[in-house]
Amino acid sequence: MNPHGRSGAQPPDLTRVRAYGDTLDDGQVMLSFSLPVPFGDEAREAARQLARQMGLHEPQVYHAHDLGEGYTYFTVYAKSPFVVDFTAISVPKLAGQKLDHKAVESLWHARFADRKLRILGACTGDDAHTVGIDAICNVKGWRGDKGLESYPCFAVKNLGAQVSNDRLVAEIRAFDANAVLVSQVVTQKDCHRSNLAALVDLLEAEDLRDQVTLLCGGPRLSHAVALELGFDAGFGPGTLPSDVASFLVQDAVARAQPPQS
Ligand code: B12
Repeated sequence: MNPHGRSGAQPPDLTRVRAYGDTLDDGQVMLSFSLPVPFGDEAREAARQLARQMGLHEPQVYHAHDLGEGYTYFTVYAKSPFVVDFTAISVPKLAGQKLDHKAVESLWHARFADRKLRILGACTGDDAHTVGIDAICNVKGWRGDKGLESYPCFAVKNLGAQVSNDRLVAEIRAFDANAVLVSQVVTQKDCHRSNLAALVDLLEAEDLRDQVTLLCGGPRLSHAVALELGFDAGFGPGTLPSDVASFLVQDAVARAQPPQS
């Protein structure tokens, strides 16, 4: 039996990929949400009707939980009729390759000797979630992968939480930063997008944008979104400090290349 539940079956048609739960192309999806309605039969029916309005077929409320105070939580199974052409998908990828700690150091020293790349980290705006930026910057690192501070070729300053864009610009000048790492975890009302876009505008207005490699990261960010917002690269959930170190050192080497004649 292959993973699609059909022995000897043809491989899936990648131009028309459908969700599946049991057998290929059955369209099964699971969805969970809450409604501000009291727990009961009417709540279950409301959940079914909403699922139908989302274009889903045969919705079944597998689980409904009374959240109290007139709220209910649901898990709904349904069939999705939608397909996606997987062969037409193109996702921007980070330039360069993944290097280990030693390879980062060697590449840097071969090109820049004892100079250091000056890195400024901050969690900006009203955002107080520092665990992500600390995981990347601080020596302790994340999941056994040492942070940027552990690389002798980097000089790192982590400004911590709730740094305004104005303060960040002042710190870029004072620290003479080559790379700026911005963390955005809170995404309510898309505040991460407006805050990041405002930083790009400010750096351009201050004539600093071209002087720094500008990275952002967070659990709801991606490289594609970062590029859209005017950043040089973006890092999402599961990022390791060595992913960032690899990018930074290869980016620095690429920027230092003499212009092609
Ligand atoms: C811990 C936590 C807090 C702590 C933060 C403590 C601290 N010093 O950071 C406290 C209690 C203060 C807090 C407060 C709030 N929180 Co909170 N919090 C969390 C929680 C549980 C974990 C976040 C975390 O530490 N993750 C671990 C780190 C390592 O992961 P990470 O941030 O994704 O980072 C990784 C990558 O994304 C990436 N990365 C991140 N940043 C960067 C930057 C760069 C440059 C790069 C390269 C990579 C990178 O690398 C990291 C390592 O892989 C999450 C829920 C969750 N399970 O995620 C909610 C959560 C983030 N919080 C939330 C909310 C709403 C709040 C509050 C608004 C609650 C309130 N009403 O008061 C306040 C906001 C305070 C504020 N002004 O920001 C929501 C955000 C919802 C949203 N989409 O906006 C979440 C998702 C909870 C939820 N499900 O509702 N919170």
